Amino acid sequence: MDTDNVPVCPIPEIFHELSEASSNSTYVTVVEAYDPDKDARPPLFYLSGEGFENFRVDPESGILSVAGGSLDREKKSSYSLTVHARDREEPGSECRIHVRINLLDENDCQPVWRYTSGMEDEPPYYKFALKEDSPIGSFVGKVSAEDADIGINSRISYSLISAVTQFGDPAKDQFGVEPRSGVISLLRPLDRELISEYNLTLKAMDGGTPSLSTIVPVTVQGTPARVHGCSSHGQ
Ligand SMILES: [Ca+2]
Ligand SMILES: [Ca+2]
Ligand SMILES: [Ca+2]
Ligand SMILES: [Ca+2]
Repeated sequence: MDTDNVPVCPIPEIFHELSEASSNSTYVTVVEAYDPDKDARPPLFYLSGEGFENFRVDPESGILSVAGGSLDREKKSSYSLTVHARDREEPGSECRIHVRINLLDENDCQPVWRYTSGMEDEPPYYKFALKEDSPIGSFVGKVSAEDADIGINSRISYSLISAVTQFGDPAKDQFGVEPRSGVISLLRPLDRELISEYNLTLKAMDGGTPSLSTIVPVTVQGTPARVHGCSSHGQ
């Protein structure tokens, strides 16, 4: 039998996009190769390339599918695989198909608070102080969250869920949060006589469908105003 021809891969480059949520056995694509030798059996396929264990190519049919069950765009967003089509009569004689796979983002990450007031291993919280005589519109503090997804799935908007005084009285109209920046500002003057602490709960929500969100406690402490008449001396 004539066995001197190497297998032929008619389509040597394939590009494919795939959801990062694709489960095992999800069909990706099919590769083709043939052996031009007379009466030769078709080549056998096998895979290589970084992360190839997340995929499987059927040796006979060339069907490429998801395997391993650990696709995660946040860990690895693309794969550059090589499908080898090996000559059955002459091992070592092969053609190759380059398969590039881009993973499409799913909204599988929730916003995570950062720059919080506590230690890294504590549940996140923010603590801000504000002079009791601060005027309406004063900057109280800024919260910030990040989201490991991309695009709309990582676009965060902030909102105020609740606010109560240290006595448990509602105080939600006292504070406002800017949805994009996370800046908290004062909407009504603080009660200088009775209340020195406010407990707020803020929410960070991403733009995915469905959206994911996370909340955080925020404490705002009113600090005594400077004694009237002394402010021009203070630094
Ligand atoms: Ca051959
Ligand atoms: Ca993921
Ligand atoms: Ca994602
Ligand atoms: Ca997200």
